[in-house]
Amino acid sequence: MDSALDVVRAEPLCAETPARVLAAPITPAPSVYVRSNFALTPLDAAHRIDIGGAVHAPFSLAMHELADLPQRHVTVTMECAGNGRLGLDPVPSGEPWRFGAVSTTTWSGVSLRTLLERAGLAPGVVEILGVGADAGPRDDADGEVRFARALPIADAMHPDTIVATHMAGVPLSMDHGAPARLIVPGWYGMASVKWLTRLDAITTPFTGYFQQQRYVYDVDGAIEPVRRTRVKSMVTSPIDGGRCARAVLVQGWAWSGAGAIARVELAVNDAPIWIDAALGTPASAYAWTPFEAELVLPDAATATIRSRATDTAGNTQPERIQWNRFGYGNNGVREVMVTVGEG
Ligand SMILES: Nc1nc2c(c(=O)[nH]1)N[C@H]1C(S)=C(S)[C@@H](COP(=O)(O)O)O[C@H]1N2
Ligand SMILES: [Mo]
Repeated sequence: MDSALDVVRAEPLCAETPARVLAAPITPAPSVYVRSNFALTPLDAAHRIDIGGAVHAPFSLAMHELADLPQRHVTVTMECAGNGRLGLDPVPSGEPWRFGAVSTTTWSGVSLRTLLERAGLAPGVVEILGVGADAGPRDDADGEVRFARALPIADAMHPDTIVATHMAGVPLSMDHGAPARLIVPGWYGMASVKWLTRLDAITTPFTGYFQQQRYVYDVDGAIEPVRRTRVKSMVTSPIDGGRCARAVLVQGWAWSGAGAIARVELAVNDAPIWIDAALGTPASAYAWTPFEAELVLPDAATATIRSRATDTAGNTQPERIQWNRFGYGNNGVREVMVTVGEG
């Protein structure tokens, strides 16, 4: 039997959505990719989230209280910043993700804003720090490092940034952050802190490990935190390494954290001829946009198909990204290779 995930590392679990499953508009729940930095014992039913820092009325929230607040549902394409790392040359250190650390599913919970308004933000708050229950040693840090990541206040206050308790209509699994996690639409996955244990309003930008040492673009020592998802596209049919007829309907997905998808172009082999694909309707403003085009491949044994997306903010996928030390944000144009002819 095919397994629901392609495991990259077993403990803590890091696993990709298999290529054949990436064609689905909504990723089946068992195949939603998983990225965990540290092992963690499951949190119990008595788990609470403490909301504090620079607020007027700090409070501690029980999980059943979340269920009583107005519920919000967001369908989101979430991608790990390390997705496509193996496509870089030389391959940077880090989890060896191919192209499946991206999935689309529906998350449900309470707007983070609702909780922050209840606490009452003090003047001068610049970021909201989400703190996970997971921690562990790292080679390049002293002592225990806890998973924590800060979000600019404007993004934290957006009504679609939620403290999620459900994925695909059922309570979160352990791997996806039970009992509650952040979901930040439009941002690479690291912003969506799992196993949420604290939310702190802070008045100076956070400089913790996962803000300044990891999930950063490090180009020759210049550090820039990884933020919104870069514009990207992926051909899902024909499948990479598969076989297809010369006349083929090419289909795939395009997404961007900077806006909607404005255009997807396809090219065959190395020909500098780009053909516009037709765009379909995404499941939500935060979900990937379908594209398709009928191509006739050259009369040869194999062909490559490349896709290039442009978003409404005017960003286009580059041929190649500027290499960065940890290999994040690889949205360079990718090619899939196919064997041509009915086998
Ligand atoms: N507490 C905690 N939150 C976390 C992580 C983590 O290791 N610990 N990994 C982050 C990263 S890098 C990604 S890509 C997403 C993955 O979420 P998923 O495992 O539900 O797909 O969770 C983010 N939230
Ligand atoms: Mo990630």
